[in-house]
Amino acid sequence: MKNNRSVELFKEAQQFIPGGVNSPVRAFKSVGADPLFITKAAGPNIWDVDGNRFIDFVGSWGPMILGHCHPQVVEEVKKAVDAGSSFGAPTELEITLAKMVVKAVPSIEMVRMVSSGTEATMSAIRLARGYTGKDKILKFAGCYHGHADSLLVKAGSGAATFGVPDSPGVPPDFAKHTLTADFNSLESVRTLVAQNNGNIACIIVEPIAGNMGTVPPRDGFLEGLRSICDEEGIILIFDEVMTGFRVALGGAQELYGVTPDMTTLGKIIGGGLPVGAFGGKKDIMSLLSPSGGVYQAGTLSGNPLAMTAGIETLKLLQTDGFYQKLEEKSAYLAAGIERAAKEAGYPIYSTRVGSMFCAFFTKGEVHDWATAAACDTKAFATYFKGMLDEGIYLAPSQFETAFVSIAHADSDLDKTIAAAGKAFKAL
Ligand code: HOZ
Repeated sequence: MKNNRSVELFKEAQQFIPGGVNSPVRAFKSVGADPLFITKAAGPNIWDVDGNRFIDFVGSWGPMILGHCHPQVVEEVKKAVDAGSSFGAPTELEITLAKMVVKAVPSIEMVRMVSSGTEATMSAIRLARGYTGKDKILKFAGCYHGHADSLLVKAGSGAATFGVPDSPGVPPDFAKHTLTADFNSLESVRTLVAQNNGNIACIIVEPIAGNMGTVPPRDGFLEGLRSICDEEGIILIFDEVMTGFRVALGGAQELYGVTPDMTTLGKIIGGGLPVGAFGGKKDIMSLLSPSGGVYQAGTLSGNPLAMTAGIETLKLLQTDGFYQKLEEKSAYLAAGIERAAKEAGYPIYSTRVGSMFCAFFTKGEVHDWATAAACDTKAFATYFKGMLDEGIYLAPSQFETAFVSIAHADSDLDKTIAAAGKAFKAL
């Protein structure tokens, strides 16, 4: 694969942008390659500056559930930009999207829009602390909730990929309020709750972990968290930045039938533009400024272009049979990759919930960070490069999720399975 122009651009970028990228995992560093610079995308494909075309399973790290450049979204965003790109004042679009979110997501009675998932989780935690008057929060090792100080403790995604799950620059005085349990272990939660009796404001969890690869919750795990929170007066926050509108219209809480007190959203809600959101019960959300005293604000919050992209995307998700079709495509692909590994005699542990899936390079099962971290990341890197050579664009880390979009055609899925077969055989 020719990538001369990407290599040149990466050299130039490194002189002006730390590490050459504006978000760490994009750098391809952990797979020992140079990142590709992208020029355009359409449907299931992206193209780089050297003219290579790829079948894309990153989907901008989750938002592009419709595939790239859906004509309806593009058309409405073009109209919106003609009417003005930012006002810093309320618009009717914000009410429209808020109503759609309240209708779709079981736990959300009121919602506040922000511009990223990080802002959503950071603000939700502030609100949970303001509501309960308690300081401590409990998260899970390998779960990633953005890069706010108190959440960069045993964090997943890029933090795990680059070996800085506890980032320098986070004062120990901040981190000491963050407790870390093991994903899928209610026992580890109960122990920490008992040790910090009456001092925990919230438990925040990715109901399907997607930032240590894809790790589904074990039966009863989410229900158990709900019971513990009810018994102890702790706010339960589902971080559905990745899973919201992805595994079902109402997210993982709809899929598993467990309703948290608060929910954070991002990615799909912005239809490819920068949007995050957090919402929950009215009595909690009403504490937010200006109706209450917990402060949170943003110049571009509720931006009209971003609201438009979100509204159109959510409309399209509600067309007949959308999630069923996506499920069928995803099941076919994940099963095909698993079969390809088996035929090549290469052991992987395959996980999938809806259109989120992961091939873990391990002989064992993966249920938490310790078992995910045991994967052979060198073999993953070789596989990643093999796939790229075959025109398949995956996230450049073992500890990320692959996303299927509705735009992936059967022929794209077959091509991907064939490429996987070749890549596994070469290991
Ligand atoms: N937090 C994203 C991965 N889980 C990375 C986003 C990006 O690099 O664009």
